[in-house]
Amino acid sequence: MVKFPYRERNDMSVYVISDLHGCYEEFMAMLEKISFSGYDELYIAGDICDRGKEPIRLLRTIMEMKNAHLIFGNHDIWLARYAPDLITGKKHPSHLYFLGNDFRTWLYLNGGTVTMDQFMDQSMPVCHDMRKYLEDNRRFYQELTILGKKYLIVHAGLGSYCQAGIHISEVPEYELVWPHIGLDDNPFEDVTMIVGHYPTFLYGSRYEGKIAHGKNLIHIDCGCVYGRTLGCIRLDDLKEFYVESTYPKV
Ligand SMILES: [Mn+2]
Repeated sequence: MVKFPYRERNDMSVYVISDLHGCYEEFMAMLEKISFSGYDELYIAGDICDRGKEPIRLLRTIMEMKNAHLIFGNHDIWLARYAPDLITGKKHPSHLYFLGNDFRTWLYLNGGTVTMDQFMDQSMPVCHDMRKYLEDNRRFYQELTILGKKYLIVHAGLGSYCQAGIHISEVPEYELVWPHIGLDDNPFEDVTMIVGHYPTFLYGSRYEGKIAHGKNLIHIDCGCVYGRTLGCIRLDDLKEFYVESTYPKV
């Protein structure tokens, strides 16, 4: 009979991070900082790729982590949408010229070029693995109960569907990943929402590089790719962890 393996630690923890945007170095430093182990769980509240230096190295690392769970952000939607075209483009480069305005918006206005270039540099099997990972992991929210407390993790919030009585399953994908919400925009009395997408320094200088707490609402995008910090929160005790960004402040 197989014995249950010894545990490295006698507890497991749940962490949430978001808006990694290709910040591979900071992500690895964070895993080190929180002593992330095979017994912990990590939820990534969207936006692995674009803007930063190493989006594809970061994506491939996350794909290898069985206890890391992606919740889609707007940038993950873009890569998932265009991965099949990029694969076609590896064989037939002219294919990419016929893609429309949304493709160009991703590349030139939202930092997608670095992602596209690094994606195209991977071998064909790796490209297919990435495409499949994004297909298989396409989801937009996660509900969790930790020590009796309810949490809802979603990239941007509920957008214009932020109203009493709503259930997250009724909210269209677009509203979950795009809107910039207010500090307190959570309609739920008994659920703490955890969101990224809108860097906290934009809520005011007192949130510079810090996780921002609204009413039952925790904003964890600390603007790493904009030269602030990478933030991470542990849901068991709401302890916050920070890694300094290596990017210039913009
Ligand atoms: Mn976003």
